[in-house]
Amino acid sequence: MINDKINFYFMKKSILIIGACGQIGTELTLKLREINGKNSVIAADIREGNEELMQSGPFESINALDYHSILSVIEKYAITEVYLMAAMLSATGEKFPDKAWELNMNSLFNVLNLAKEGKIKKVFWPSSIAVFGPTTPKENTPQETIMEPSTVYGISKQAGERWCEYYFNKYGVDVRSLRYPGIISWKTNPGGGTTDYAVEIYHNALLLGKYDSFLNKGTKLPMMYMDDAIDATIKIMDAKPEDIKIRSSYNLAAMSFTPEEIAEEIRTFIPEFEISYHSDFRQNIADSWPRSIDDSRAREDWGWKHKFDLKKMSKNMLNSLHAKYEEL
Ligand code: AKB
Repeated sequence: MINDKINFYFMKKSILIIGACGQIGTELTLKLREINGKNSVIAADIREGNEELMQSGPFESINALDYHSILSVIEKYAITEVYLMAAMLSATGEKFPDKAWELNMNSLFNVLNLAKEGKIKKVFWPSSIAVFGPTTPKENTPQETIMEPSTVYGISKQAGERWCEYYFNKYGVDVRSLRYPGIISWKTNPGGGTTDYAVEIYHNALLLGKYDSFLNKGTKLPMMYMDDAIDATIKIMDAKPEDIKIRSSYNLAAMSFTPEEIAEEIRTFIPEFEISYHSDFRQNIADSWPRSIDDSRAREDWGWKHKFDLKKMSKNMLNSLHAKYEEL
């Protein structure tokens, strides 16, 4: 028994990523495999991912709602850390509120309980700027402030944050979390978010030279390039436990912009690019969220620093997407 425990604590890091085929999961898996070796990082999802991900290392089919299938993969690979990236995002969540609540909450309970039972040592769980709502201060939103989210997704993330802190305080579960802003990337498309326009716009700029935005002019939202999001995620997981002073979730920021500002930046590369505006139900969601975020606690506690601003990100996005479309 004692020997089992000693082995467990000195065991080599072995990582399971649930939701590995999604927008963030794909790039997180690839990066963690680069750092830790492909056989130490197990990708899991309900469906298979893109070719690059599927060929980069082991894959297991897992439903995040099925505790026993997660447990059997944990036992099969002697997993020590779980990154739970499966979730239903804000826009899809409004169409399927019951399913969003079920997926977002029960998958978290499965993983938190596995940690509580001592089956894994560390958990990463993403929260979001969606935890904030219409009554939250909009500019430079502080870490601790009024939180009255108006979407099912936001409510589930806020409840999840409370549960993470509870499991840490009550059971000593080493759970770490970030409130992601909108994440912009070119390898895998986002699915069902309100900030997805900021990815679509680059694809349409290259393919069509124009974009019809589902968010209005003036809708400023906090955003981040994927490379920074992956960096932050790995950094908070590598930080010493005593440096993680917030066990609900950390505010995280890089840049904020409006649809017209991103269009202006794209025009420096594609001068004929045009943008039009026809907002839909996602406008209400965007209007309920902060315009900018104060992430000084993440910077002070575990040394978070972003690298990409709108200019650098746009150059990278357009070059990478251009090369990807050339290959097809
Ligand atoms: C969404 O738009 O739902 C997500 C998020 C901000 O969490 N990208």
